[in-house]
Order: sequence, then structure tokens, then C-alpha cells
Amino acid sequence: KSVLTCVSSQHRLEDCQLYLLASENLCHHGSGPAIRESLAAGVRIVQIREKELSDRRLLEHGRRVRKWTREAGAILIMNDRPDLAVAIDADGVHVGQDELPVREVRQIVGSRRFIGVSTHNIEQARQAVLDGADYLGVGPTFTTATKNFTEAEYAGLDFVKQVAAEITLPWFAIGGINADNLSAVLEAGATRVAVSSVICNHEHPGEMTRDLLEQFAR
Ligand code: TZP
Repeated sequence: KSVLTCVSSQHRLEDCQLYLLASENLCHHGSGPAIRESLAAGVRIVQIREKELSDRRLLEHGRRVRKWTREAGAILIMNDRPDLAVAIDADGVHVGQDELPVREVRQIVGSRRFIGVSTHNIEQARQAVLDGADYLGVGPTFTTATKNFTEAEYAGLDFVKQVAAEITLPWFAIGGINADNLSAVLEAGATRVAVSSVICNHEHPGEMTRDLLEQFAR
């Protein structure tokens, strides 16, 4: 791939402020409406995060979301599954600390797709950079019911501050972020955040998306 393509695709990622992780079981009216409403309201990066769908259903769902995100000019990331990221021509894949390492994921998805890595402390963040990740998830910032963490795993705003001081790769603070605590996350040095339940679970996902995006503009 040419240097120009690298630069422009990296810019697409850097420009994203609000990252939506969409899960069917968190959404009031299904993940389809939540994804489409948030795209219409300005979300520019969406992750498909489905742990309970069969591969076949995930493939069908992924193809639909691929169409919507492409029409909106938004980035699409597949959680956990490099094989399905390729199958639906997603822009990237997101992996946690217990999934395949970046090197193996890169062999599957190639160099033109993004690889995101969840990190829970500064050592993991540094390692993900060395491993060749394209962006990081940084959290959990606050307590969340969306994913199981032990008390000790809550990284908090201190982790956000550490990453802000050190990591130059694009990164998204994540975990329990909502319209009331977003300003504290931005004050701690985050310039991008990832959310799930606050948008998915909202009666009007588009309204919540606009609320959150407006706070970045302040
Ligand atoms: N990884 C760290 S926190 C989290 C994930 C997937 C959950 C984010 O969801 P919510 O609902 O915004 O707390």
C-alpha cells in the first residue's frame, strides 16, 4: 500500500471522537436502529460486539452494518474475529488481552486494516504500541455493567492521564462513560472515547450521540 493511503487511513481514525460498540443485547430497539441513528448523528467509528450470535448470523449482521457504515463514510471494526473482519470487509478488528496477539491478527487481516487492542494498564499500552497496534482501548475508566471486571481491574482516570502523557497512537478511553462524566474524561486528557450502553440503551440513540459529540466541541 502506498504511503498516501497509510496517511489518509490513519487520519480517518485520528479524527474519530466517539466510538460506538454495538451489542444487540444492550439495545432498546435492536442494534440496527442504534447503529443507524448514531451514524446519522455523527458517529464515525462503529464496532460490532456480539458474543452470542452464531457465525452465520454474525456474518449476515456484519454485512448489513458494513453497508450502513460505508454509506455514512464511517469506520467499521469487528470485535474479536479477524476472520469475520476480512469476510465482511471491515476496516479493522479489535482484540483484548486474551485474544490472538497483534502479530497473528496482522497475518490474517493484512496491513491495510486497523488492529485495536484493549489495555488496562500502562505496561499493556506500551506493549500494544510495540506490537504494532493501530489504536488502543484504554480502560475501564468507570464501573460498567457491560463487561465483567474485578474491582482491582478498574483503571480509572489515572490510567487515562498516564496514557495521555505518553502514548501518541490514537486511543479511546472506555468503560462506564456517559454524558455526566465525559467532561472529567476529557479533562484527564482523553480526546476520544468509546461507549456502548449509554447510546445502545438509550430510548433515542441519536439524541445521546449528539449530546456526547457536543461536549467535544466545547
Ligand atoms: N471494554 C472495557 S470497558 C467495556 C469494554 C468492552 C465496556 C464499555 O461499555 P459501556 O457500556 O460504555 O460501559
